[in-house]
Amino acid sequence: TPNIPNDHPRAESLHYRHTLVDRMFEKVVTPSGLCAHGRGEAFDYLLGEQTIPPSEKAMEAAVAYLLLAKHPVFSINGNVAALVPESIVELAEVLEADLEINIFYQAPGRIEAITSILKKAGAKKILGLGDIPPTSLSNISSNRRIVDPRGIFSADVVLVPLEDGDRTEVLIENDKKVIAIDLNPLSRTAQKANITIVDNIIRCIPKMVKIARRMKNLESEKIKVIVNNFNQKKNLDDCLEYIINFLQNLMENPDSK
Ligand code: PTJ
Repeated sequence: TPNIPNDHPRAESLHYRHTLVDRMFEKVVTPSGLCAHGRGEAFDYLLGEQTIPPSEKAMEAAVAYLLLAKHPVFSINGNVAALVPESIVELAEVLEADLEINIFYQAPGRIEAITSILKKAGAKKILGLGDIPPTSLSNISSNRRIVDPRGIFSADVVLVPLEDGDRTEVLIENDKKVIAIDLNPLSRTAQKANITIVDNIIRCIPKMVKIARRMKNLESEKIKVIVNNFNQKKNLDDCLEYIINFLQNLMENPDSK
């Protein structure tokens, strides 16, 4: 890993970029994961690389859904395991959710590499390891159809950070509520999910941990109100509106960049 000077204006972004490259050589991240991250970073510029108010609202709704769920499951791919191993494990613990490794690009050694990083981050229970015969979700041909019968297959709410569109659609067809985290509000996943959080997972998961700790002790009636007040279409429109205003402001005040 090259030495990144702390005063480099893009130090944090470079740090995560090199983390992903390192994890790719360890097989945690698939080579396409680097392209996916680059696409995400481009969209992050349009938000000013910060968590925007509608996304904070979507996080609260997502936590509310997960708190009310009978069987919440987080789908873990290579990028998630590389970027936020500790906080995703912590979030699962606070929300009593299961972690299931579910990767698109299967390659020898990847499941083991992701398992090892999650265990190091404190995960006690990990599903999707192929230790019992897997089940298939219907209507999908990719590798992601193969799920753990104890996990995604029997879940009612599934958190899918950084997903592809096909999978989100299929989970919804299989009667699951899907919460997506995606920096691109126009992606098929973002458009199809029940709740979309338009934010960088690097900022989002630690924030969700705080929100979950705060909301965990609320009465279920109050949590239901948060769920009922959330409007996915309006929230996505609010994200687009934020981006439009942000860019407009940059045009009018170029020094605020
Ligand atoms: O580990 P695997 O084999 O399961 O593969 C994982 C990737 C991410 C390669 C796979 O799921 C994939 O190809 O995903 P896509 O279709 O490229 O979609 C990834 C989406 O995540 C894109 O819409 C990106 O904008 C978004 N994204 C990328 N990095 C981040 C992000 N969203 C939030 N935070 C990020 N850091």
